[in-house]
Amino acid sequence: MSIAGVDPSAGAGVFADLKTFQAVGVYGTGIVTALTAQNPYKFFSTHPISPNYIEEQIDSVMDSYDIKFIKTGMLYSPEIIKLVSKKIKQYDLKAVVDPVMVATSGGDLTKEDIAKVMNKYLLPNSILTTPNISEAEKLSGIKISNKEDAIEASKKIKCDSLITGGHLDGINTINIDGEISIQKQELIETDNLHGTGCNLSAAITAYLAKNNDLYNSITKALDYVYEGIKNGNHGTLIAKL
Ligand code: PXL
Repeated sequence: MSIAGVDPSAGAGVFADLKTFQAVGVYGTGIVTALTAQNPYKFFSTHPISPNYIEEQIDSVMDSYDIKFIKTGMLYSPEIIKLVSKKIKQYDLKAVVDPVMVATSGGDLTKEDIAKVMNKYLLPNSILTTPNISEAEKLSGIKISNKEDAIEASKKIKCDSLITGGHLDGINTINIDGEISIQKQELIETDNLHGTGCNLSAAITAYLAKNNDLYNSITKALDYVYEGIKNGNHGTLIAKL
């Protein structure tokens, strides 16, 4: 299940997540936290959904599907973050949190500074978070300029993490139970990066649902997104299973 915003251009958000779930061979469901008006280059506006109605969507899907893994994307407000944390506990869900705050195109995906609220309510109840460098700085309070900083930041983050290296020479920092591994990827020259974070966390979640362990789910998802960026078609690939 994806709990995220709708990007009508479908490179990011719930629509992209569902395409990635499909590519990895997993049936996906999608809970909408907010509608947005945007395309890959320009963000126009946000129309949030009320927490009560988000809860109703979650309950109605859970009523007939036995869901174990979820990913979260745009959660927009402290109220929505608290609601999602409550539902994770209520349904005993394993959650991968993409702590999105700002869209690649520069649009605000959150009402206010939500790092504190995520640290307090969401991350302690989640199995993984996938911040980029600037999100990891906000979650950890550590300025990240190199690999050592990223490792330090990962130790401060309130659950296992993959700090993505698109803005750090392709150095991805994985911290699972305090064990660090570095996955370096070649950087690709492109302006077609809209939604890569969404597709990455969705692919990790889908690989988990297919019984891969956390580490293998992360490395397979990194390969999936890399191929998508290289070919300009993330979300439309058929993933390696
Ligand atoms: O990639 C972050 C993100 C998440 N969710 C929605 C988005 C974006 C980026 O544009 O639009 C709905």
